[in-house]
Amino acid sequence: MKTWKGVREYGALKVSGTTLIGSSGEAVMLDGMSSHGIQWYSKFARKKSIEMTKKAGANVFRVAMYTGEGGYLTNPKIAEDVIRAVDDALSLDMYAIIDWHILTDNDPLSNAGKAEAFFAGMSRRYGNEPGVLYEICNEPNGPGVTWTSCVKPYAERLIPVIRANTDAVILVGCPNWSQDVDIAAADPLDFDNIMYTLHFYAGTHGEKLRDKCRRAISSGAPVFASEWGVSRANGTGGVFTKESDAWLDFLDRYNISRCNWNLSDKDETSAALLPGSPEGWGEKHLSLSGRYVFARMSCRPFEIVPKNNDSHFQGPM
Ligand code: IDC
Repeated sequence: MKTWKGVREYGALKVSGTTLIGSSGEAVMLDGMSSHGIQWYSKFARKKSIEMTKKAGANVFRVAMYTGEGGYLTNPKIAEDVIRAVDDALSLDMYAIIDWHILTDNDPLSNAGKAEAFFAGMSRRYGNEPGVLYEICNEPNGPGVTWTSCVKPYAERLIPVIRANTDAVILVGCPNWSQDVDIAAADPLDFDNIMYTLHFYAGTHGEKLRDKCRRAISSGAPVFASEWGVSRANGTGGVFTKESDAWLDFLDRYNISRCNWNLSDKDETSAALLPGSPEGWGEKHLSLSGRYVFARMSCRPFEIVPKNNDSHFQGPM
């Protein structure tokens, strides 16, 4: 079991080759949770809840700020919730990812101006803060939303806006719901300290997607799995623990950092908490997904064991 390390020990992160390194040059593993959409589940993006993820081994918290579906585009005040969650994670010595969570607004270019203003503000606020990473577009998707015509030009607009304030690591989504890392890798961005995001759901994606990732890495592209789930890609079904084992072993082999979807109590199998869980949740509130995910955290401080009645739980213990 590895030792838990947060911002105080790792310091400001850099990308070296295909890996994240800390300020002393050591390889870094960020392993943690993503919030659900904070327009719905902000309760679990509050301090007590984030602190529980730390107690269970997480050293990073991803703040998923949806742009659509009642998120930032129609309710820009939600940025205040992002700031509060980021401040809370930082105060716990954890890294925080600010995620511009595009989804139904398929093409990141369609709201690029708003994204520029948002990230200008966030990077100005956190410019001297070693614990913040910027994820500029969750999942570009839809017909015609290609790397060359949409995502790369968007990244080329956004990255300089953030770079005006900080050299922090920037995570760039890839077309096809952040699966086409190989396509991005074949036509890479010309900036330092950027990584391409790979998203996978163990009940839907397998060896074919891992092959795309291998191709990206072998051509020198750094990859960050900023969203993965034990369910199917629609957030339900499973939980697929054996398939998740194969994925996490793969990520471990390449030292790929990751955030699990999702820290909420929604009645869906990808949610780590049981419906009705409080903000200050504990082990007894973990769903099958949550039990599995926290049991597999890279540096968990305690063992989570399956309960007797978890007959279909196939955790790694
Ligand atoms: C899902 C949520 C679900 C919600 C839906 C639409 O789990 O409760 O109704 O979004 O907002 C993604 C997305 C992520 C999805 C997740 C599971 O980034 O927002 O969350 N998923 O479907 N990409 C692949 C899967």
